[in-house]
Amino acid sequence: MSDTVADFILTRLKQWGITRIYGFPGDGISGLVAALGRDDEIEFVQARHEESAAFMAAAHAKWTGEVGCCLATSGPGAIHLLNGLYDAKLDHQPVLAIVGQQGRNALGGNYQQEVDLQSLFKDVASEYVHTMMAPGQARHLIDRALRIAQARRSVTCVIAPNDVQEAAAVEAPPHAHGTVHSGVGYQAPRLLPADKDLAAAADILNAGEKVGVLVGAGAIGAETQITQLAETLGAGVAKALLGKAALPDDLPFVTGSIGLLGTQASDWMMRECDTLLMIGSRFPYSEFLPKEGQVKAVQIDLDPTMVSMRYLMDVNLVGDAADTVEALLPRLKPKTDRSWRETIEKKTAEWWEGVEQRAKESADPVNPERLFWEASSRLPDKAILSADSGSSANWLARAIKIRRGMKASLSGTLATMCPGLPYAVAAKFCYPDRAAVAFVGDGAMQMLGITDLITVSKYWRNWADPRLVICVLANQDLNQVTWELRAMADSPRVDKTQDVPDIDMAAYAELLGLKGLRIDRTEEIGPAWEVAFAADRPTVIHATVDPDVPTLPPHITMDQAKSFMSALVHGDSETAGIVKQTIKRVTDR
Ligand SMILES: Cc1ncc(C[n+]2csc(CCOP(=O)(O)OP(=O)(O)O)c2C)c(N)n1
Repeated sequence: MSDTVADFILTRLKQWGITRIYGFPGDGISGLVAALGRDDEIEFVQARHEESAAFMAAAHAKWTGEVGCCLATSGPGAIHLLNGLYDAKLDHQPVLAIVGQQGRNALGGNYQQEVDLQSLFKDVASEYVHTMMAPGQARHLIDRALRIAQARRSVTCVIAPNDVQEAAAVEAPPHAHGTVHSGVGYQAPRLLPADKDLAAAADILNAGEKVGVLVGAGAIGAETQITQLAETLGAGVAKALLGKAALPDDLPFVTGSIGLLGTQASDWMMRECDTLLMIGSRFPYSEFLPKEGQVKAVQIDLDPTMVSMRYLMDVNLVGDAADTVEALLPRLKPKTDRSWRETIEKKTAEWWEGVEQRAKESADPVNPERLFWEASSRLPDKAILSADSGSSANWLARAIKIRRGMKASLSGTLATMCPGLPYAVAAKFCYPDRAAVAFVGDGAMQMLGITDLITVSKYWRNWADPRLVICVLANQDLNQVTWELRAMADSPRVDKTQDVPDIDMAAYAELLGLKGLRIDRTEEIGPAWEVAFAADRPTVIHATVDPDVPTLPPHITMDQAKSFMSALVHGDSETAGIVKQTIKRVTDR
């Protein structure tokens, strides 16, 4: 028997398989906090900021496929959750937020910390947000919020007034009119397209001579089937950023990332293919896909509302990626002419040679591409990688060769700053025996990362493998945006908005009892990675990287080039360094 509604909520969460909650307390959620104190099964991860707790819940869902659960108090705590919850929403991750609220008697009284949470969460939790106005609602609100989060791959929210949390539990409502009787459990359906649609898709793929495949997060778990499909069709496979770990980069036909952060091999493939197959991706930038009408196209996606949205598809297959590709395979005819495939492999090999060459170019003082390139070959097996939104996302996308068994993610759609470190912390809680690496800019580090490092210092001793490496790209610049200003806004660097203070993150790490390393010279890169991956505790690497190394898109449009040149003409404080670095990189294109 549960004593209070809060005790009952925890019991119900456990019945649903929730074993960990990321959050931060406050008196609006005290009933649940007290219940957590009486419970010794649910792990509570105290993030230093509710935004980080929500990022952790989003990452929990991304890394494990389970529902991520976060908790915050009424008013300010609930408000702090929002950015992390939007990250989950936009990347379609199942996350449940449980937030406190003032007591029922106070609501509507302009009471302290009274915020209209129902309205506040209406958008982020658009699939399901409800306020628990009576103890008898607890069961079905939790059941429905967890079921809908999974079925709709969405954020859901339960708002619990603090007096309801502390009221006596009602485990089963009376058998009477006006009551709701819900149950536990969600079984994902097996989603397969109709035979006629599979046949139509196979016809297109068989007729194509130059098939290009694009995979995204929805293709994770379908590696075997997609590899077989690519072999049969002699196709190349490009990866959207969230699908970075869907296929390993050592497969010779995997052309790597696509888009602004993409590779030339992927870019070339999309411009030259005559048939496109998109699997589990909602990659937004259509300018990196074939031109309208250039190709015949097939899309596979779980969600029927999300197909034919980025390219006008000839056939839409609504289904799970692995099962749908499996169903397609017997209908596909092996392509005997392998010339397309050979060219793709050649372009891909050239790309990786180019990465090595560019990584080895000198910079002032350290070339960021080198930092990632040196990390790549040293990454422990099954490492879990995250990057922040900033230049680190570019280098992760381009210079890291993902191996089989690794995981990698970031804030794909919201592209918010600050998830890099919380994602890695969540990885350590979900897989304490695997190494995790977070690549984070100094701007993001100073925005929220410094508080997340305190969370690391609080918990790392609980992890079986204590290796968590936080690599800070210390360029003293909000670098990604600086490059966007130059390339797209026709503006030189604006020093007063872009400067980031020089704070020694290695020294800060040491202050927290973590390992701190600095990379100020190229020769220090390799040894620093070796030390970090052999360390007996989490390590912060403060890498002084050159902000003038351009993260140029795979093909530069005339507009971008004009904008870029005009930015330099208008007096960019970094002109000399940029010209030097850009020439080095553009000449090899
Ligand atoms: C919360 C938030 N604020 C602002 C931005 C816009 N933005 C995107 S990348 C970036 C620069 C990040 O700088 P830093 O963390 O130092 O990384 P760098 O690009 O320098 O490697 C900014 C300001 C954003 N995406 N999210």
